Formats: sequence, C-alpha cells, structure tokens
Amino acid sequence: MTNTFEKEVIRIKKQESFVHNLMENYDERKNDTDGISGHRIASRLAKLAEIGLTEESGSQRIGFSKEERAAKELVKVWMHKAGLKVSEDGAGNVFGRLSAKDNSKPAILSGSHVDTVPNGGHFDGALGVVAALEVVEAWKENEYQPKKPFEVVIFSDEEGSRFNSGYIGSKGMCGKYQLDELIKLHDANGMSFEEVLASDGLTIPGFKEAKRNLNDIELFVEVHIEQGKILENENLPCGIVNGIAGPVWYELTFNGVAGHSGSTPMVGRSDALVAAGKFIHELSNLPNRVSDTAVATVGKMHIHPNGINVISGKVTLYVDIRDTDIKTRNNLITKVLRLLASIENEFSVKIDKKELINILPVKIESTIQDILSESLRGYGIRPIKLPSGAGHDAMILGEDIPVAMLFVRSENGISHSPLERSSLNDCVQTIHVLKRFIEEIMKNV
Ligand code: HGY
Ligand code: MN
Ligand code: MN
Repeated sequence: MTNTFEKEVIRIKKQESFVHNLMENYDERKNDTDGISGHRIASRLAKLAEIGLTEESGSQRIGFSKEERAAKELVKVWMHKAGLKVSEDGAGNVFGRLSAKDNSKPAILSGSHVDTVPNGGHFDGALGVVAALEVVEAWKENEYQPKKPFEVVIFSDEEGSRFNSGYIGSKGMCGKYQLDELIKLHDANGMSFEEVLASDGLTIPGFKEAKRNLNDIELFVEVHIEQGKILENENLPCGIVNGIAGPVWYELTFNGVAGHSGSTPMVGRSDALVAAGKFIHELSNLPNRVSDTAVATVGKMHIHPNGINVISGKVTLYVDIRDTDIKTRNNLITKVLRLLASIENEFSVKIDKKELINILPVKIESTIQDILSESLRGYGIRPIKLPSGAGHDAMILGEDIPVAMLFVRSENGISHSPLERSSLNDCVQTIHVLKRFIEEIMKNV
C-alpha cells in the first residue's frame, strides 16, 4: 500500500517523465525563440495530464467533474500570473483577458477545452488552451501589447461525455441550446443537468446569463491536435483546417423480447442484441456510399439485462454520424433510417430513436485560411488545408462569428486514447504560427 509520500514521489516522477519524454527530441535552439518556451509548454501539459490520470496513464476529466474543475483552476493560476483579468461565466467557461491599446474593440479569442473523453489523451483540448496562453507569455516577454483585447478561453464540457451531448460551454456562450432540452439531461449516475451544474458551483439562471454578445468577439482561433494522419502522411508539423464536420448523435433503443437462452428455440426469437449487432455491422458500410469524408460509429452500448443465459430484451446504443458537407451528411442519415426500418422487420424488434445533437458542418472563411497560409509560410512551413472530422468548439462559434483552426500533427493519427501524442517541436512550431496569425489579425482596423 503506497503511503502519501510514496504517492507524491510517483506523482512527481510521472510528471517529470512526461516532460522529459516531450523534451527528449525538442530543438530548443530552433524553437525557443520570440519569447516562446517549449519547457513551459511541456510542463503545463504535464501538470494538466496529471489531473484525472487513469490507471492506463490516460486523462479522465469528464465535463463538470471535479477533475475538469481542477484543471480550470490550475489554468486560472497561470492566467493570473500572466497578468490576465480572469473571469468565469455561468456555463463554467473561463476567460483570461489581456488589456489592449484599444479595449473598446471586439476581442480576439483563442483556446479550447480541458475536459476529456473517458481514458482520453493529454493533448486533445489542453494543447489549445496552453497554446493560447503561451502567446500571452511571449507577448509579456517581448513587452508587446496588442491593439485589440485578447482572451484565452476554456470552454466547458466540449466532449459531451457527461450527458451524451457536448459543446455545452460554447453553446452556453453562444446561446445555442434549448433550455427545456438541457434540463431533461441526466448523467450516468442519474444526476440532472441542474444537479451537475450545482456540483460545480453553477446554476441554471447563471447558465442562462452566460450568453455573450457575440459582437464583442472579432474572431476565435483554436489550436487542436489533428486526431488523424493527413499531416503525418504529408510530413508537416501543422496545417490549416478548411472545414469542420458537423456531428449528429442518436440514442437508439432496440426493444426485443427477453428470454431463456437455453429453452427458447432460435426460430422466432426477438433478440435485441442480434438486431443491434446487425445494425452496427451494416452501419459501417454506409459512409463510403455517400462520400470519402463521411463517418458513422457506434462507440457506446448498454445491453439489458446483460446476462450470459438471457436473450437480450433491450439494447441502447449511441450512433455518431458526421460529414463536412451537409448534403452528404443528410444523405447518410437517410440511409441509416432506412437500415433501421429493415432491421425492425428482419428481427421483429421495435427501435426507438432520439436525436441527441445535430450540429451543422462549418466552413472556414477563405480570407482567414489565406492569412493562416501566410503565417505558416512566414514560419517556413508549407501550408496545407485539411478537413476536421472531429467536432470542436470552433464549430459552435463558427455559425455566428469568424473562426480559424490550426491542426497539430498527431502521431499515428491516434486520439481519444492514452497513446495520443504530438511532438513538442510540432506543438511549439504551431504556437509560433498561432502567434503570427493573431498579430496579423490584430493589424486589421
Ligand atoms: O466528438 C468530437 O469530435 C470531439 O472530440 N468532441
Ligand atoms: Mn477536442
Ligand atoms: Mn475530443
């Protein structure tokens, strides 16, 4: 049994090894310039990674959990030390605002999220927050004051692991939600949306007040890991996102007839799990019939009553359908609904369908992509443009205000896993490009 001291030693050792691992091939001479510090970035990622560290050395900071809260409070300390004015809205979104030469101007925002999927990685979200803060640190060192206000932002519960939904913080800031729908949400422990907010010191009235006047924001830019293999195949450290796929999530309940596995003949069964299994398999063949960027996934399923010798009477599963184009995405949804109807007939089950989220795909304005291209070229990186299959808070804001995204190369394209990793060289080069991009946008009157 490890005592407290031993636990502390293990904790420090893990943190040191995370930093050591990132610093191992880091090119300090090339990349530690212009006030940007690779070691500070690595140390901050390590400190965040340590919050909610799982047995498999992944990150687990579910939305509105004490781990997400601890990560937010840690970033607030860094924000205060960097001289930012720190605030938090009723949705739990955290803002660190840097005073500008002209504070009457709409602000440039940059950041991401610090919540994670269960047993996720250490870069998804966290890197975007550390990157935005690193730009402030560099400006401080260079005594650069931006012409317009700049805000580092952490959005709450981006991943949606708490309520099978997602983007709750950014939706709260943009007012893009139906409160009566949110209030119906319950987490896996049966806690209501209101109770979960309260457990994090938040309230429904406060959540409603989080709606911000989006005219106060000129642009939001998010650095995020690619979570795919395009940059790795192109051998590039970072790239420009030209569009973000919009996700549609369904909760599907397959209602069959439970029965004894031994005494019930195979013929005439209404086995919810067999029906669900056929659906999951057939679903995986549908996306490439509509486009080469469409995807459809079942990653979560509950089997009831989940007994070895029981024919399953009910299966609840969650489908994630996406594409970067609304027409092909809707085409895929039509095919999925047709598949459900045929499964109902084939297996004599009744399938209840509930739409959980439906977020439109977002295109990034070409003028913004052009400025990002110049920022990349200026730092000696060949600019390429790539779509985001993953959803991001930029997708929520992007319906109403200009947004920009820079992707950082993901090793082996792995994400939402403890194996998720980006090299410090790639992270730091991207942050240099982010800084250049923001300084360019600051010049616009
Ligand atoms: O689901 C997503 O694409 C993101 O990781 N929230
Ligand atoms: Mn993310
Ligand atoms: Mn994610």
